[in-house]
Amino acid sequence: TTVSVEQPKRQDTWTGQTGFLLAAIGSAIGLGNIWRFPGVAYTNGGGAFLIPYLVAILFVGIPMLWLDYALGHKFRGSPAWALRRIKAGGEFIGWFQVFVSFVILTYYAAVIAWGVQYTIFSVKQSWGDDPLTFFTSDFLQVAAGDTFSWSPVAAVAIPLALIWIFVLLILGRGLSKGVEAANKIFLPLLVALFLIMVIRALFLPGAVEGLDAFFTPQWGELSDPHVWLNAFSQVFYSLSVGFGIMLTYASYLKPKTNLTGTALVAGFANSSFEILAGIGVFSALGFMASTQGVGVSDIEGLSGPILSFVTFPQIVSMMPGGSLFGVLFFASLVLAGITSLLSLLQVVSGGLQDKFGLSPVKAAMAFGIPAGIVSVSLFGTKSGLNNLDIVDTFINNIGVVASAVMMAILAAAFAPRLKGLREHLNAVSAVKVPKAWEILVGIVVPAVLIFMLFSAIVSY
Ligand code: LEU
Repeated sequence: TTVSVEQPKRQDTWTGQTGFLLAAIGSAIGLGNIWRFPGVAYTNGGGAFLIPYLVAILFVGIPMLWLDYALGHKFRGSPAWALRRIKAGGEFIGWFQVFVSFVILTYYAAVIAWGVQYTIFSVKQSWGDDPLTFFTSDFLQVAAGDTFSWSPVAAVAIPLALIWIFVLLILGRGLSKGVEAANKIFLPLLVALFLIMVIRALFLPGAVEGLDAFFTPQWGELSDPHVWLNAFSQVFYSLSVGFGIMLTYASYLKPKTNLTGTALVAGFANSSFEILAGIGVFSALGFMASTQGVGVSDIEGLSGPILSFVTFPQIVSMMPGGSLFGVLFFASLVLAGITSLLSLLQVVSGGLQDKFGLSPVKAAMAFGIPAGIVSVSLFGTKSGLNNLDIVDTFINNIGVVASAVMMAILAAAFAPRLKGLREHLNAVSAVKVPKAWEILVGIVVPAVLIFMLFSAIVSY
């Protein structure tokens, strides 16, 4: 065989279960929770969406999280290494997961940079009375006729480069001193700021109408298969499952660790945050609608970058004391983003460390510098918004799904593997995995994912 390294060294592990748990939650809670979940839930059945969402978590999300944990922990390596232990060809699947994480992190970093800028803009509400034009033409300089006094380089590329330097410095410190330490600061801070933001939003006039729009179940939607597919893809992205992140994180755990229970806690924390985000975002949207004398359904830009960088600034401008609200919202976006970005970076960095025996600093530099350049040139320029849309859609619908399905099939196709992985989980964990897990991961999940992939390809 072409084994180029020994079993990867895992001297630098999480200092304990709490450190791992915080980092796992930090990874899961990200842009997907704040700007994606509320809009997805609302347009896919409102309150009724909770049914496909829960089904997706219980039958796909948690089982796949257990698979990720089992693979990483048992084989103690990043994806390419761990999957190669199943079958030599598995290494390719592992590198594909690294690729998916790499693509996501290039735009993730850009959004964080926008968030930093908007945290500052919030103070003076620099977007003026037309946040849409400000974002697309002034800030990102999408359209001709720029009025922004800075050049696009100063407005976007410089903060983005600073974000890159910041996260690479953290990454270079290694797992426990870098990634774990950062999560221990940023995650509690995020929860605190976000809670204040949500509570403020709940007391806005019109909040109740917003919540009503968000939670009112549209039962009819449940017969639409797309609603179910949307629930599954939301859960994959949001739990950071199936494309290398949790596998990598689990590889740095000490041998005796409660894997399964930790997965349940991480999943629960992630969903709680997501629903909280739905409450906060829709309270604010309800306020906006009632101030304008329209319905929530009349508001455009309910999710993604437009929700964050156009709709929210509009809300901030309408609100008494809006600047503080804006600072809380955008700082939350930045913090949630950074902890997720670190997990994506660790996938690539861990892969390079395992493969080439690099130190954390060298690994961070080896890919961080090219990644930073890709990130700045694709998303720090005037076509940044458009590029983000294309890359995000493609990577979610095809990259993440393909990566998860290949991994599940690989683990299932080699008969003793799923059984062995289940035994591994049960040997170390308090919560025991039932035998049905093998059927879920080996048959149900791949079937669902192949269907998702198929329908995504058809719709292209
Ligand atoms: N789970 C993260 C989120 O919800 C995304 C992942 C790619 C790190 O935003």
